Amino acid sequence: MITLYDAPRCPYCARVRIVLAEKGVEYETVEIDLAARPDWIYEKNPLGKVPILEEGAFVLPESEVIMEYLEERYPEPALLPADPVERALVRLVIHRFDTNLGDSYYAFRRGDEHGAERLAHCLSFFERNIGRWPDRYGLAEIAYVPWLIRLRDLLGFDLSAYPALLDRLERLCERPAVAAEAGVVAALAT
Ligand SMILES: N[C@@H](CCC(=O)N[C@@H](CS)C(=O)NCC(=O)O)C(=O)O
Repeated sequence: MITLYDAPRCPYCARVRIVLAEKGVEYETVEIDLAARPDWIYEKNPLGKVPILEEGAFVLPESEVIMEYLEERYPEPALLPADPVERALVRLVIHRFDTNLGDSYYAFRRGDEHGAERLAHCLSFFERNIGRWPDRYGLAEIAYVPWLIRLRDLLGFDLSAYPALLDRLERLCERPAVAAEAGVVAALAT
């Protein structure tokens, strides 16, 4: 049985929850209070962060790595394209994500001086480019959709200035695995 050390608020954990749901993998959850993390979490991940996936003696942190592991361990349904070039491009999007939209989201949420500006800059870039990315669902979409859901439903951020992004988000939320994640966020917002 897989155990996921998890936090409902965490968008990185959301990535893993969505992949597990898409693959129909059963798992159990140990919820970690991020404000009072237990000391033992550092034995599983020296950085003390979630998500962490555990399967017997095998312990794996880092959402990017966990998603790839799950993709290889449970190949169906495939969430990476078959073509090596396309796979590499998906990995590039995921790899770059944290240093653009991810970071600016947190800067905005913390109320940093230029947080709103940085976020708007990233969302505009996203808006201009999203039409050029393949309209195929997979790990790239799963990697970024948790932040879009949280912007819209937790931080009350108005995405109407980014119609292509909003349209993509709404279409992604039609998938049961993503809709379930939107439900997790809705419960946090109440
Ligand atoms: N690079 C990590 C980031 C995970 C992460 O930052 N998780 C946050 C919760 S959203 C956390 O555990 N924060 C606790 C901390 O920073 O000490 C991943 O992709 O899994």
